[in-house]
Amino acid sequence: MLSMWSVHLQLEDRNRPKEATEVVCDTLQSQMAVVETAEEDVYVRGWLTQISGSVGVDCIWIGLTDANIEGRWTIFKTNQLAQYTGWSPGEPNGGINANCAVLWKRVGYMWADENCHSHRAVLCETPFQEATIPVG
Ligand SMILES: [Ca+2]
Ligand SMILES: [Ca+2]
Repeated sequence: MLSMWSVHLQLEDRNRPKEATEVVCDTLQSQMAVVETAEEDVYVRGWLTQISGSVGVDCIWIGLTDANIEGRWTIFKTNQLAQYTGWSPGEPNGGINANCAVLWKRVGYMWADENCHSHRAVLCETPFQEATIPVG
């Protein structure tokens, strides 16, 4: 769903396990961000790199999981297989102990798999509505 034209992104930087960050996004009337194309990936990574000084977090949850079938990464909300992935070289490498995906600052916000109980920030996306001005 993520598109530079159709959403604005909200970075909630309180560190929480993934289950709790879903609630954060729900509260913001948004959902955990899903990066669906290379263009979106480049856009999000560029945006995070720009603001990384003010963000101050190393890993940011996105809405992707392989908790149901190891190695099969699906979009958390819809359970659909991810058509695009932006893993950092060597990732995912955590097997059954790492079933959630983050954007990892150390590798320019490419993706890594992480233990879902780790405390991380979360990237929420809000579907664009006509009355809303996208800010990110
Ligand atoms: Ca896994
Ligand atoms: Ca990993």
